[in-house]
Parts: sequence; C-alpha cells; structure tokens
Amino acid sequence: MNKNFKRTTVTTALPYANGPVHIGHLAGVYVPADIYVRYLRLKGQEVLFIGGSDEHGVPITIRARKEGCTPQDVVDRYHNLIKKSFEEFGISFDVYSRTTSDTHHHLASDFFKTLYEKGEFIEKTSQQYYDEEAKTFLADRYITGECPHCHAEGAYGDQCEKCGSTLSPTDLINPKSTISGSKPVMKETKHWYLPLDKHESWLRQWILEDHKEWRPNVYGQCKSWLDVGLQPRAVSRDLDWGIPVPVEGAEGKVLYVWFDAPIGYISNTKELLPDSWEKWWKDPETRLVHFIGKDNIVFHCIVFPAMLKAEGSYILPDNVPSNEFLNLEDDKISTSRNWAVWLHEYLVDFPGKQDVLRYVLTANAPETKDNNFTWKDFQARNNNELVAVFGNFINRAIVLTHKYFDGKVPALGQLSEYDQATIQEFVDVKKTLEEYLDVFRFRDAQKEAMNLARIGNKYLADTEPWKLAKTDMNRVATIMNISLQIAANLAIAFDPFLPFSAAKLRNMLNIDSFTWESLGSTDLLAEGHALQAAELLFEKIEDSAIDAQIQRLLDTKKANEQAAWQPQAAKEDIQFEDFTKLDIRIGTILEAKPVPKTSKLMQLLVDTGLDKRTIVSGVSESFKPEDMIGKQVPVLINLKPRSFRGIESHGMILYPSDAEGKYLLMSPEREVRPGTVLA
Ligand code: B3M
Ligand code: ZN
Repeated sequence: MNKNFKRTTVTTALPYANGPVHIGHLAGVYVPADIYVRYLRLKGQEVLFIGGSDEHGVPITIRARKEGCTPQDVVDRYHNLIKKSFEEFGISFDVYSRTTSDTHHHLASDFFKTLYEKGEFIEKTSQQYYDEEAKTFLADRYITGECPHCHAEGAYGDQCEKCGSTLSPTDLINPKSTISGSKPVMKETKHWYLPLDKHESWLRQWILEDHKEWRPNVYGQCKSWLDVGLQPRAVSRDLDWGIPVPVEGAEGKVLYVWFDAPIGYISNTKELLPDSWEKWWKDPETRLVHFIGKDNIVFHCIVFPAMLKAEGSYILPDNVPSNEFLNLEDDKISTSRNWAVWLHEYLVDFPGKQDVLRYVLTANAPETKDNNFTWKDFQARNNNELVAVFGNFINRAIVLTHKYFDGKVPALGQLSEYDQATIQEFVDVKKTLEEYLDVFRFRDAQKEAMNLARIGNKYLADTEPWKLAKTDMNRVATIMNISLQIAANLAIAFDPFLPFSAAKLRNMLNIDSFTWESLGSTDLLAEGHALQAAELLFEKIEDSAIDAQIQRLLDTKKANEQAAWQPQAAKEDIQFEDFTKLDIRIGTILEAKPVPKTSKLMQLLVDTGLDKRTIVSGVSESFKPEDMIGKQVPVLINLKPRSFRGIESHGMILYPSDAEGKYLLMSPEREVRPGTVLA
C-alpha cells in the first residue's frame, strides 16, 4: 500500500446464477476475500465486503430455453442456492445482492446514459446472423454448424468443443439457428462500443508503471493485452434478457453482460447503504480491491477501469488479486462435465466441516499457479494438521486445565529458559502474519498460523505437565498458563481463516472477542479466568468417507465417457469383389497365454478348421486366458502373417469393444464347425 487509505471496499466476482458454486469458486475468490476482510475487520479497519449474483448474459437464456422456463426462474433458483452456500461457508458479505434488482437496473442504465451523453462511446453497424423465423439476432452460442477445422458437427459460433478452436459465427460451415433450426441470414445491426484504444495510454501508465506491485500473473496478462493494442469493445447486444439500452432507437438491445455486471458492485453497495454508498466508490481515500479468477482479469483491470474513468467520478481499483485455477483430482473443474465438488453437496456429506474445506483450499490456494485438490490430500490435511496438531494441542491445554486447576487459568510462575524460548518463538507471529496478509499471500499466512499450533503442541509434548503433576504443581501451573496463552493466540491467528473453529475456541476459552492488536501477547487470559468445557475442534476423517468421494468421481468419469461416445465415421463404399477378398471364418480358441513383459498382448492357439495356428491379439487387459479358451470367434484368416515380439501371428480375431475400450467376445449363437465361413 503506497498511500494512506481510510477505508477499503472489497468486491468478489459475481458468479453467474446459472449453476451452483463449487470448490473452484471458493478457492479462487471467496475464501481469500473473506480471509482478507475478516483480517481488516479484526484490525478495526473500516471495510465493506460486496458480493452478488451475475444474472444476465446468454448462458442463462440458453439454460432457460433448455429447461422450458424463463431466465428469471433460472436466476431465482441459483441466486438463492449460491447465496445460501456462501452463508454456510462463512463468507461474511455485508451485502449479497443481484443484477436483476431495481437498484442495479437504474444505476447501470444511468451509467450507460452518462457515458453516452459525454460522447464516450462510438456507434458502429455490422452484419450479424439473424433468425428470420424467430425474428431475432443470434448470439454466437445460438448458432451451431460444422467446425471448419476438425469438421465436427455441432460446433458453436464462438468455439468448437471438439477441437477447442476459437471461432466466429461466420467460420461455421452450414450454420444453423438453435432456436428455430433454420439457416440464419446476415442482417445489419447497430451497437455501441467503448473505444478502449483511446484509453490505452493512461492504462499503460496506471498499470505498467504505477502498479508494479500487482501479482505477476495479473500484471503479465495486462501487459500482454496492452502490448497487442486495445480495440473498441461492443457494450450492447441484440438479446431480450438484460438491461435495455437506454437510448432511442435501441429496441431489442440490452447492455452487454460484462458492461452491467461490474456496475453491480456499485449497485449492491447502494442497495445496502442508500445514503452513504458514494464514499465507498468515489472518495480517493477509499481503497478498492477486486478479488477475481484469472479469466476475469481483462475486465477488471482494463475494461471496468476504462468505464469508471470515462464516467469520471469514481475511484479505480488499487489492487486486483486474481488467482489461477484449482483442478480437481488432476482434471479441470467443469460444470458441464459435473467434474466438481459442489458446496451444497459437500455439506451433506461433511456436515459442520466448513472450516476443513476452507483450510484445505487455502493450503492449496492457486495463488501463483494452477493447483490441485485431491480427496487424499483433504483427508491428510484434516487428520495430520487440523486434528493432530491444532485440535490436539487445544484439547490437551483445556482438558489438563480442568483436570489440575478446576478449569481456571493458573498462575504464571518462574519462567524456565525453555519457556522463554517458546514465548520468543511466537511473539513475532503478528508481524509475520501481517506481512503476508497485506500482500494477499494467504497460503503462507495460514501456514504461519498453523506453525503457532505446532509450537504449542511441541511445548506440551516436551514439558510433559502430566508427569510433573505428582511432584511440582507450580511448574505445571506455569506450563498450563503459557499453553493457554498460546491457545488464545491461536483463536486470533486463525480467526480470519477458520471462523467457525475460532469461535468455538473462544467459547471454550470463555472470551467473547479478541483484537488483532493483542496477537503475540502472553497475557491474553488473566489468572483465575474460568474456562468452559473442552469440545473437539476437529475430528478424524475415515478412509470410507474419502473412498466414497473418489468413487463418486470415478462414476462421473465413466458416465461422461459413455455420454461422449460416438460411432466411428463410416468408411468409403467398396465393391463386392473387395469384400470377397476377405476370408473370415469361425475358429475355436484352444490355448491362451499373455505374452511376457507386455501389458496388452495375448498369444492364442486357434483351430481354424484348416490348421491350428498362432494368433496374437492385443486383448490382455480385457480377458483372462481362461475366459477365452474354448470360445468360438470370427477370424480373418488370410491376413498376411505379422510378427509381434518375435511371435508370428497369422490372421486376426475380430472383437467388438465397449464404451471404455474393453473388448468382448463374439461367438455364434450355437457351436459350429471350426472353419465355417462367414458370409
Ligand atoms: N460472472 C464471470 C464469472 O463468473 C462473471 C464475473 C462477473 S464479475 C463482475 O467468472
Ligand atoms: Zn473443431
């Protein structure tokens, strides 16, 4: 922070209300933002935490069309589900509203009008696909056709999902409207554009020179955009879902979702604070911070600042801490492939374990590179860190105090050298945590908090007060006092990260609240202060619970593979004479054995009726030898001999395979003579 700010406005990307939220959302945006906000609040700073749902845009209309309901139905359903998930995970928004609110419609509309009246837009007409039957212009996603690159059918106007290439609708071969099925025609349409090129020079200065402290991933992405050169961007669309363009002659046009969504941050503030919202957005002493995922960088660092600057009365973001992506079990999280851990489902399987997920997601936060979530790691971090270190230490400290001192904080006596060394180890925790938290390094910060628990755990293990209880109660009193002070420090240090567990711990310590300022001190709990009973902070997660989650993902994978299966393309027609060249007969498998040192090859002895011959098939992963012996199968017997690993194979057995590529045996309905010709 190079300036002295009075207050901080923290925003989090508004998730699209067309599906539930998953661990990727939580890890990338909401947990880090929540840690940061809780930290600032604990420090007594003025901070406002803004969230909300993004309820416009084409994907929502597509979903509604598919489900036969209205876009409003879709966003109502998911807005409520998402809002509830965030509440359940302790994401402590001051407001969580939505872009379909009246406040937002007015504010976004006025924002556009201001820019329009100031002459900040350019108007351009262009040719776009139009569906004459449905009488509507077609968003890119509403047009499908053959991909010009891989020739797959069903490629979208913006992308081919088969080969991954980015397309524009005019690239498609035989384009088709997904609304009416008809062939779209080109029609002229007018739109408003924000001329980003005109903003380029101040953006260059503001980002590349004045904000070198931004994370390298954010800075780097901005730099490459700026180096390529900015182009005007359309801020309106032909669509019937969204905020109407407030200009005469703009019927049937709405604000582009990426124009209205970031204004949603401001609208939601206004909805919460109708009389004082402006100080959070217009006072130069307010610091604005956007938490987002990496796919939103250009909108928050270039487009939205250009909009704010063009409007003229708003502050610009001071930082945009953006995370990379979180993968799940080494695979990209995907809503359409259902490859995700959905927050509402997690809580069904792990009720009350919000903090465990928060902990694991922060420990693996994709702060500098994409990272991976695995269930095994989740279990290990819970069992080996939360339970074995943090929970175990707290439990021993509280239980022993009840046992030896009737649940009251005992007096601190003479400090040994070891006591002093231990205290020395944690007095600096506040400084260290702040150094990390101030620059959004939440992973390192949480590691530091856990380190404090390790110090406590080691202290109890080394001093063994349970052994001294028979001989030296004064010493035990000192050890327990120090341990309880460490426990109280943990309640502060973990408060931003694990709010539920920190509250539970404060409850055990019988303290309503701590201040951040007191972190690191050794007199947080006064002598004689009475504790509450011990409760378990964390509990072990068994293998069976983890295996069930892994099995669920395996099932998803299988279902996806099956859904993705397509018949092979038909081959060219051949002449009957070509067919007659193939000598296909029924043979009986007499012997079968895997070829040593190969994983796939099976050596078979086959009775073809003409001879008994060796054939090698690549089927070891599908059958055991005993499954094959005695079976009758079709054999192409006049295939020229080929050698596999030095074994001469004469002919080829024909097998069908299932969706996962596993081979099956195909036999005649009843036994026939070996050598019978297939015709
Ligand atoms: N809804 C995209 C997303 O969820 C978009 C963010 C809007 S932030 C103003 O990734
Ligand atoms: Zn393609």
